[in-house]
Amino acid sequence: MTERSFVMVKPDAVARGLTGEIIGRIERRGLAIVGMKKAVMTRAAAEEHYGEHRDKPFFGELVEFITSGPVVMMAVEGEGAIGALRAMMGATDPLKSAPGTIRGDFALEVGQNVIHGSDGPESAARELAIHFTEAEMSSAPAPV
Ligand code: DAT
Ligand code: MG
Repeated sequence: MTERSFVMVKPDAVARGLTGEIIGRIERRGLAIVGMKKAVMTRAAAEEHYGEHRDKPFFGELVEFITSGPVVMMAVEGEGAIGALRAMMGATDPLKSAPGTIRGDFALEVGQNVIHGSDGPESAARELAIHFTEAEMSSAPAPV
């Protein structure tokens, strides 16, 4: 089934110059980037994005981190895209991520784990709606 996921290169990875490496892996897998932008996320968007973690002890530092610098946000489409991307990302804790995964190759700390990807179809729809308009995700040419 064709799915769409929300993927984000986090501030640590953007600062380390890993954006191209991560985008390259996504493209080489055969997934299509149907929307993309680089921006510093607003605090409001960050708190909404990570709303499910609002009561966790790490919520404050998570919001601080994700708004600490530019991120690269993508709408990524393809067959089984959500699960494929989660597998490519590796486990949340990079020390438990298998080598060959993005986190397993590029991260060591859970608080700075390089990449975000939606964990299911409902989160994907919710997260895409926070960060993109429908028009920003269109692969059709812009209307004249
Ligand atoms: P994932 O990003 O793999 O979907 P998650 O949704 O459980 O993981 O958590 C969101 C982010 O919050 C995660 O990428 C990094 C941070 N995080 C999770 N658990 C943490 C912890 N125990 N300490 C610090 N940060 C944590
Ligand atoms: Mg998550």
